[in-house]
Amino acid sequence: MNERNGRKRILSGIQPTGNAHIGNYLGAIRHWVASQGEYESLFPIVDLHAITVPKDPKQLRAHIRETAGILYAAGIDPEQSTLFIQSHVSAHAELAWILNCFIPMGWMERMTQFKDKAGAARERVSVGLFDYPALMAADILIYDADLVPVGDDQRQHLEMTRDLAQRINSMFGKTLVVPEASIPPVGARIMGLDDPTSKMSKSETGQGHAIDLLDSPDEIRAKIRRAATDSSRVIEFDESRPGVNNLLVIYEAFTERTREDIEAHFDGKGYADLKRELSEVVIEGLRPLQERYREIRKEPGYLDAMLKEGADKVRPIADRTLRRVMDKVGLG
Ligand code: ATP
Ligand code: LTN
Repeated sequence: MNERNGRKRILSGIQPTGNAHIGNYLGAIRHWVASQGEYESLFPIVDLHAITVPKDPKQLRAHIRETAGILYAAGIDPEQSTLFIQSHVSAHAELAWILNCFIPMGWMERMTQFKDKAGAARERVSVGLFDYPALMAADILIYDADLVPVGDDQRQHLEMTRDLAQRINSMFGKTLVVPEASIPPVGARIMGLDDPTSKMSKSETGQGHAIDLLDSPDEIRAKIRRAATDSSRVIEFDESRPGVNNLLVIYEAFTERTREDIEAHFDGKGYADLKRELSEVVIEGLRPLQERYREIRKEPGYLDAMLKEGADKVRPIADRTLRRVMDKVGLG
């Protein structure tokens, strides 16, 4: 069931929140690009997840196209990968409902992302935000995905997805593929530049928090110049000094040089040198993506056509799994 012409299937989603940042790129997107030749690759733009927090409808629709443009510009190749809009395949939401009915409250209550995001507003945030992991599980399970390449923040959601698939398999016999998370060794948790103790996040809109993928060179330089460091002068990888460590990890991820090599390179240099060199590395690292993005946006209609084609291609796979689950559960 889960081998397709010998190729495994990967699936990963991205929220169309409109300010994709280098954390998304280093933790997820660039690995999707690198592995698309090896695996059958499906990438939903998860607009149903985006509405778990209030969104302006016009902006949401624009951000869906922007996100698709960024993914193609980053190197997602429509010949090798399928990009589509989650809400265009209604089986995701239908399966999510069914899964909801097999997820114990206790599992959901343990999800730390909800606790972090809801914070003190727990009574006011939407039920959708609480239920977010059920929809994410549906995104994955509905395609019998084998591998899910994500950043470190999604580890717990993936564990819950696996537990859920196993639970359903033990209740109804083999029904769902139990997926595995694939979390990169470098760049899986890029931290905020302004506060290196919290993950770089799209929902954090503070100036100087994140480097967005479409930031201009001057914006990138200014954000890195202001990034938090510490009063020590030594430039080395050290998690107890999160500011400098984070800058070095970003440098490491973009240059793919070894830690030893990087520490030797910066030996005797100061934070100003680190920040200056890092800025140029990030600017150069993002330049091809930004140039391709501008090209893609010049062709009106291209993105919509590609996204429609993508949804048309995956819909039959999703419908088949939904039928299979409905059948096992006794629905219809
Ligand atoms: P938010 O932080 O507001 O929840 P997000 O940045 O996590 O949003 P998504 O679109 O949901 O946005 O994430 C897309 C991918 O990027 C996911 O695989 C996620 O794990 C990864 N990712 C997000 N933030 C980081 C980060 N700071 N470092 C590494 N990977 C990240
Ligand atoms: N929850 C993820 C986005 C997401 C996803 C998915 C990732 C939605 N569905 C399926 C992997 C597989 C996030 O917040 N980053």
